[in-house]
Amino acid sequence: MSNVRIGMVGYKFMGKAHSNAYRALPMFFPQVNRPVMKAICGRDPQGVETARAQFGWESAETDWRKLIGRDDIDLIDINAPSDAHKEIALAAAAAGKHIFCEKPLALTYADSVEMLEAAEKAGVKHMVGFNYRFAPAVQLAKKLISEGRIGTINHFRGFFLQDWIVDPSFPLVWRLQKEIAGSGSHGDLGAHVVDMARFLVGEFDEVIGMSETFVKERPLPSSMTGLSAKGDENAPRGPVTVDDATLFLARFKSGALGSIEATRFAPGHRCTNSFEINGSKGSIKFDFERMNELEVYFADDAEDVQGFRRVLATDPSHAYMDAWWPAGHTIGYEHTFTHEVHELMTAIAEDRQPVPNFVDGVRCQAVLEAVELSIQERRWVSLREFE
Ligand code: SOE
Repeated sequence: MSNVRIGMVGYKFMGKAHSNAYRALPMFFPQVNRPVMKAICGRDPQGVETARAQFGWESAETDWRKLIGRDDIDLIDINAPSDAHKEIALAAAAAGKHIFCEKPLALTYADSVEMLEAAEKAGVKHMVGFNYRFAPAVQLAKKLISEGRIGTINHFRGFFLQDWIVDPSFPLVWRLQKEIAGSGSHGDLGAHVVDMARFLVGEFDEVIGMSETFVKERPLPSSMTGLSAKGDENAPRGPVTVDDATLFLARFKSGALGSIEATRFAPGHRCTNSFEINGSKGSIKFDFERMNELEVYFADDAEDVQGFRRVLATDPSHAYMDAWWPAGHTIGYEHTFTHEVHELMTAIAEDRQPVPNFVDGVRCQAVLEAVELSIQERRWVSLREFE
């Protein structure tokens, strides 16, 4: 076991989630490579110093290029907004640093391919932050599917619903600006659903989508962090240049059919990242807002007791759970990041690529972009156009 010295770019929402994971890992998974929190980086000197002290980093930087140049750092963790991912990742790869990058990997498919090629050429480990794979209930879904417990998959139905921008006076934060975010709900939320579908069902074959921007302009923000922001209703206004909602149909290479939806205009849904998978012998349902539970239906149950039943995925036999608490003592959102970092540290120790890595990031980007192309050209788009 050895230490892995981390330099992290970004100190707000994902910076806090990743910092928490680095701190929790050695406490709950002592047998794994230990992440050493060497430096946190952000443009605002006061903001990043406050985060350094609060999150427990050894030092703070205000220029990511300096962070990458340090010889006491082995891995660069990229939590900056999406438009910065490519430049930072290319520089980190050139410096021989391992890379952990938040989703979506890049603003475009072409950029994501360039990032993958640079990481592979540099021979570094590379991971992309699809944290929901690491919920124990999702790991259980993967196990049941792999064991054939629901048979041949015919349907994947996935939706990620939020409501934090339904109020038209909510300011124009960076997630609503195409040049920074790349897309709106599609790349921010839809990316998670695409990755989940790839993880549980397999590769996409063809897609066709539709999208809408319900609120066309918003007040410019005075301050923002994570999903909250302050703004004055009478402030100057700017155009929303991304989708508020994107829905698409898909056919998987396996022949299964998919329906996928991402929206930030579903009042009452704070973070409903949910899927249902129907197979020839059963079904599986997951809702992140009840993330410790998996609903399962097996057609071979005795007829008089057939029906969906709830499995509480918190026993020691469920993925990662033997490291936390006794059965029934549930875990939360932040634990998925600790499990993600567990995979990253383990992969480095075992000298293999973590999963999901930049290959998964590129395949996700291809699906996102194929959907956008299908919307522009109002046609089915094959993923073979992105190979
Ligand atoms: C905002 O939509 C957001 O924070 C996403 O950016 C995250 O990836 C998702 O996990 C929760 O919602």
